[in-house]
Formats: sequence, structure tokens, C-alpha cells
Amino acid sequence: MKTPFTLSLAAGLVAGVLAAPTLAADNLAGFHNDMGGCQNCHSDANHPTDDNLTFENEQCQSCHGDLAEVAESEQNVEHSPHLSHLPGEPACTSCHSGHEKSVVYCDSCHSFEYDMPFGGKWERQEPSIDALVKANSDREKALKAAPRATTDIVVIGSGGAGLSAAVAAHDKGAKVIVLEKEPLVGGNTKLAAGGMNAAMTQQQKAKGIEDSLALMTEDTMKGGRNINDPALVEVLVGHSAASVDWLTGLGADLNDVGRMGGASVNRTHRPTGGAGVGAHVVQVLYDNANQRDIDIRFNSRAVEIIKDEAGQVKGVLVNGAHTGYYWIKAEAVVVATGGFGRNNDRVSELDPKLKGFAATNHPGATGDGLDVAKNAGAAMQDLEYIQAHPTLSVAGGVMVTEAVRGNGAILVNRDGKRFVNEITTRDKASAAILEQEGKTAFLIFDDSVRHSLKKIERYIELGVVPTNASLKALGEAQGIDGAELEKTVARYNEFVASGQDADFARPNLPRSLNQGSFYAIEVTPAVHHTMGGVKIDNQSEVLGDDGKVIKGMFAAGEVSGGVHGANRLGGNAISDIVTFGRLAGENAAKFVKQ
Ligand code: FAD
Ligand code: MEZ
Repeated sequence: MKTPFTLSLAAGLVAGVLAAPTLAADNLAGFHNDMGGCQNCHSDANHPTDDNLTFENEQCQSCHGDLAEVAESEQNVEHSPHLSHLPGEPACTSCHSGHEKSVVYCDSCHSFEYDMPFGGKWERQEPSIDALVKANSDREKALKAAPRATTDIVVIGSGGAGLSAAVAAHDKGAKVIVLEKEPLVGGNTKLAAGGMNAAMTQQQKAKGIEDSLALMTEDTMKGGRNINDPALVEVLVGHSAASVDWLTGLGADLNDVGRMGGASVNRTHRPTGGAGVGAHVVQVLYDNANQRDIDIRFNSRAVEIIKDEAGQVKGVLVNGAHTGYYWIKAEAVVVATGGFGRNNDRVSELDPKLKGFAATNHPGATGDGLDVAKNAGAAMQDLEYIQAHPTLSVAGGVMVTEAVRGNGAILVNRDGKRFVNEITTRDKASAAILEQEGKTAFLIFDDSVRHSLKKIERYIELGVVPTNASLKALGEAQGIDGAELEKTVARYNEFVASGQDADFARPNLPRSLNQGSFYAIEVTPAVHHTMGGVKIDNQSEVLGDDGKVIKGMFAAGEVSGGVHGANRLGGNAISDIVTFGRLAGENAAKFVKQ
């Protein structure tokens, strides 16, 4: 039967608009078409004019209001999807698709049961980079055509590394275009929780924390099993305080300083009160990029770095989700595409024991940058080193930050017993959890830990943190031996009082667990960080298989290898991406000026 929202093929053709099958009753385009034709959403009857869908989103907002206004009308809804914790300005079309089923972007990490208009189930089917660069007529046509844009530098990826590079390059006088394949800014960076490591900062000094470059270097090398590239570690550590200053100069708050696994002192910087670091840093960088009028293109996948006959970078081939293939002319490119933790095929090929593991990562962490860079001649290193984060919430599918342990939580098994130094490096903590019954464990803490870290409120809001005033009752409700749990916590509190953990030699014992209510989160390890990647030198220049610099090609952040060796320390990635992102941006700008 023909519904009011279904157009016939003939009617579609007569109107000179999109073909009928994409305007069915079960998608938004069909619905809106019935209210006034394609022009209801598009300025051009046939195509969106840009991949950000700028015009289309303005149309949504002109009728429905912006994100904040829609959220305002949903105050009684539990977890309003429009009260997003995501940074930037998530566009309506990030979730509401016109010609396909709409999917809630949040469900790429969570699983909410929203009643979404014309909604479908979250799934991601993305052609591989290799499939996209295989000879095909659209690609050939785009490469033969004039470039659609010309700039000095193309930055691929809008995570922390990409945005740092873009802002730094702009401030050195270069014109920059940022390409982002997702509809949203921020990559994995926007999810970062625990903080950013840096040594010898003003924030540490204000809190009387004694640290040194040598100590941060030693911790980083030890955590990385001493296979890190020492020249890259020197840059990471040596620039860490300057990177904190750079971010605070741009408007960031990094005044809270805590401890992460494998660190000898408190050096993990995050916003006051212990809010998540990543969304804040991305918002600051994104605002700064916008203030500088940097052109950020969403839904824009970089598929190929184009080089001239002399092997020098000439531009980037893009596959726009709505505008198809085109190329941008540029003299330099910064690859800042992040890691591949969300691509379990790639992960398990490199480390078979991680097959089928869940991941903490955002959906775009598939490893495109490795293929793009490799096809352009880049060498790779340490790809086989892939890290699991010990504490993914079993109920919520969200990573529970290491800062919860750093601020005092303990880990127990179903027998109610501790089994590991909770703030050891995460490879050791993950291995220890996988040895427990059910391959899960429980984070146990009290109100004093809760109130020390704002981030915990987020997990409570998500409903993944069972609580009880009685430790015994809490344990029993979770299938933990409650009587034993009480004994374990009492013994742990004695260690806090004496300053010595006689069982597992935990080096920081910040507080006793004896205030207010108790909390338990069931956790299990999940793929988290990919240590290996594109080979770079200490100027963020990409090296080829012959060890020589590829002219005009820079890389920064999780796409690169060598900084973290075999195992990254918690808090060192944000430091890495900001420092190497800035370096890549500044050096790319210098390169194009030469
Ligand atoms: P990303 O932030 O992932 O950005 C890369 C961007 O490139 C993405 O937006 C991606 O979509 C885009 N992209 C990929 N391919 C293409 C393409 N072909 N074309 C265009 N765009 C493309 N580290 C810490 O130090 N401290 C923490 O507290 C911390 N917490 C974390 C919590 C979670 C849940 C996760 C997942 C990671 C955490 N990390 C933390 C690690 C850290 O967040 C990441 O390693 C880091 O943010 C990576 O930054 P990046 O800029 O290199 O990549
Ligand atoms: O560096 C990280 O990945 C990190 C600190 C994560 C976290 O537990 O917050």
C-alpha cells in the first residue's frame, strides 16, 4: 500500500529529484519530502553541497531548534540523547540520516533503547582503504579533475593530535584543512578520562609534588618494556610541561593532579575536581580552531596521499560521504588518524589472543591511517603491541578510568579478595583480571573516592554502579563473598593507616575505604591502545622503509609507533598527541614556507 510518505519512482523523476527508493516511508527523507520536496532539506535538489551538511543541519534547526533547545524539552527523559557529553557541536545529521535508517551515535559505545524516529541498529560497514584506492572510474575522474580546494597543509584526523597540529600550523602562518571521517570531532581523544602526564609542571609545583624528567623517562621506558624509541621519549618527556602550558594558554584547566599505573609520583593532569580530560581538551582545541577559521570537514575520509614524480607530497584524495571523491592540493600532510583498537580483525591478526575482545575505542579507530601512510611509502613499527585496558564496565560497555583506582579503589575477585597491586601497569592488571573466575573483577570504593573524582558521577548516571551502605550486602548482591569482602577492606584500611601494602606492595594508598556508601563496578579488560604505527623521527617527520624522511609527510599521535614501546602508561597518550601534534604542525608549516 502507498503510504503518505512514499513517492513513486515516476513522481520522483518528474520532479527531477532523488530516485524513489531512497525516499521511502521508513526514512526521514521520505517523511520530509512529503512536506515540501527535496528543497525542504537541500539547497540543491540533487546533492548536499558539502560533507558537513551545513545547509541541511541549518534546516533541521530552523524547525526543531538546536541541540540545547531540544535537550531543554527533554528534561524528564532519562539520558536525553540530546544532552550529549560529546564535545564540539554534534550535527543533527550525526544521528538522523536522511536516506538511510537513523542510528544513535552514542550507541557506538553505549546501548540505549531510544525510540528513534526511523531508527535502525548501530552497525558500521566501511569499505577498506585498499578497496577505495583500487582503480575505479570515480577515483580516476577525481584525480584528473582540478583540485576542489588548495591549502598549505592537510591534517587527517580531528582528534587531539590533529587539532593540535592544525592550531600550531595555523599559528606559524600556514593555511590548514582538517579532514575527519566521522560526523563528530575528537576521535578517541574525546573519550580520554584519567588525564595527561607531564613532569615538572607549575601545577605539580603548586601541590608540592617533586618530579623530574629523569623519573618520567624511567617510568615510561619501564612501562614500555624498554623498547620505546629513546629519542621520541626524550621529546615526550622534555616537552610535557610546555604542552600543559600550551593547552592552558589556549584556555584548558589542568589543575587537578593524580596518579596513574606505573607512575612513581602524581603527574596526571586533568580538570579541577577530576572531570574527564579528553572532552575538555577537544573542546578547547576545537574552539581555538574555529576562532582561527580553520576549515574542518566532517564525513570526509582521506583515502590517499598523492605525490608528484619526485616523491613529494602534492595533495590528498578524499572520499566525502555525501560529495564523493575529490582531491585537495597541499604541500604537506599530517597523518593524525589515531589507532586501530576498534578494528578487531586487524587487532586479532596481530595479536590472536585478543580475538573477539570488546574495545574501549570510538568507531573510527580502524587504522585507516596505517594503510594511507603505508601506500605512500611509510615504514611501520611495533604493530604487534596492543594494549588491553583492565577496567571496561561489563554492564555499561564504558571504560572506567584508571583514576578510580589511582584515587583509592581496590580490585577484588568473587572470593572478595584482592589479587593485584591495583595501580600496576595495565598489561599486568589486565592479565591478573583474566586469571580470575569469569575473567572479570570488581572495583570497590566508597563515598570519599566518589567525591574525589567528578568522572565517577558519569558512571553513576549511566546506572552501572551498584551501591549499598553495607559492604557485605553490596558484595552478596554482586555474587561476591560479602564476609570476605569486609575482611579484605578492613585489612586494606590497615595498610592505608600504616602506609604499607603488605600484600601487593601498592605504592599509593591515598585513602581508607570507610566513608558513606560503598560501590562496586564489575569490570573486564578490553582492547584500548595500539602502541605501534607509522615510523617517525623526533621532528614528527614520517620515515620510509629506507629510513629516509618522506618529504612533506608528518605523523602524530596514536597512528605513530615508537613512543610507548610495548605498553603505554596511563596518561602518556594525551601528552604524546599534544606534543607530537604541535611539533608536526609547526614543522609542516616550516616545511611549506621553505
Ligand atoms: P584520535 O583522537 O583517535 O583521532 C583520530 C581521528 O582521525 C579520529 O577522529 C578518526 O575518526 C579520524 N580518522 C581516522 N581515519 C581517518 C581518515 N581516513 N580520514 C579522516 N579522518 C580519519 N590517554 C591518556 O593519556 N589519558 C587518558 O585519560 C586516556 N583515556 C582514554 C579513554 C578511552 C576510552 C580511550 C579509548 C582512550 C584513552 N586514552 C587516554 C588514549 C588516548 O585518548 C588516545 O590514544 C589519543 O586520544 C589518540 O589521539 P589521536 O589524536 O592520535 O587520535
Ligand atoms: O591513558 C589512558 O588510557 C587512561 C589514563 C585511561 C584511563 O583509565 O583513564
